[in-house]
Amino acid sequence: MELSVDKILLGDVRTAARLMRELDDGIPRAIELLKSLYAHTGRAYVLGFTGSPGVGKSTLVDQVISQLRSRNKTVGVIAVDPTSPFSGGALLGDRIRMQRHGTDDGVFIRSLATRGQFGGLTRSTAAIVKVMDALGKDVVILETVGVGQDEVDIAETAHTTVVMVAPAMGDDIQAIKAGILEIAHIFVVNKADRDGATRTAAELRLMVEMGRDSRPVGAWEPPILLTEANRNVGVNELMEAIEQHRRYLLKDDAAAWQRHERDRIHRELEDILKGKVMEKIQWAFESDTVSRDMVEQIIQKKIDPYTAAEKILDQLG
Ligand SMILES: Nc1nc2c(ncn2[C@@H]2O[C@H](COP(=O)(O)OP(=O)(O)OP(=O)(O)O)[C@@H](O)[C@H]2O)c(=O)[nH]1
Ligand SMILES: [Mg+2]
Repeated sequence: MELSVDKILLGDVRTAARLMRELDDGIPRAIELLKSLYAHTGRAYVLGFTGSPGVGKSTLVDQVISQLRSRNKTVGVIAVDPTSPFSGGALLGDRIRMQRHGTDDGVFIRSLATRGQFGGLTRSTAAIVKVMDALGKDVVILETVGVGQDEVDIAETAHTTVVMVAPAMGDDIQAIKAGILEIAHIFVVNKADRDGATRTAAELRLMVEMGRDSRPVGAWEPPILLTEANRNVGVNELMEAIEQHRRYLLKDDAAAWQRHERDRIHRELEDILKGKVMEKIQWAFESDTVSRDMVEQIIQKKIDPYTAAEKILDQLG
């Protein structure tokens, strides 16, 4: 099957799906195509949803998709779940929860469960965002489980990041403090039907207020919203908050937007570079560069592992 830039730009979903698979497999022609697509990217608005397992991310994303579709926006969804035992894609739960959009041409859902060959979860996600962007999706939604640094990195690539918590899930403020707190543009306390929701919201509010002094005047202050995703409660307010943040980025704080883009591209470049170096190291271990002979020499103390590593690095070029 031919993979062409034109087909993607015309919105051909089958070509896009094929390209994504080939990117997963690290097939060179897919990377080549991505290079040509790059100039056509940058249109899509990227929304991140992050939070603990089971907090209701997919359920809320499903409602957000409906809202976007009713406004005639096309949507791409990438559900990243590095903890999933499934590889290569179909996260059953996500597919089921977003099933009603499965037959809608305006919605493209893709699950990403593999870490890829060289640990490049951020890299593969960024690549897929680009494909969806070039495909013409107006909004790309990233669903990530907020656990590791990788997931925080992914969330940070979004223009607007929604951090979700739920009451009585061990999701007390202490637990979410580490890492994902700073990345939130909007806080959502989902499962507001459960006990403790208002207390959780109040704790979050207190925390946001405490951070006020360290924020520049006029800086964005994350709102705290209550939702019941499975009953579509609070979703309108969420859409409004997302829109407000988008307007803030585009109009009120253009410098913040540029900073965000620079940081994002900086991270992406670093990530791509790391991937390339890792490939070379892998190659060195699989080829003769790191020979059994070298290991033998280390055992015999003819060479130390530090010097050996330097030698190998030199040879990698
Ligand atoms: N009571 C209640 N249950 C909800 C609410 N929102 C979602 N759920 C339920 O919570 C469960 C988990 O929802 P998901 O949307 O799959 O959560 P998730 O965060 O995507 O989960 P992972 O992708 O596995 O991390 C499902 O059974 C939902 O029906 C809510 O507002 N109230
Ligand atoms: Mg989910």
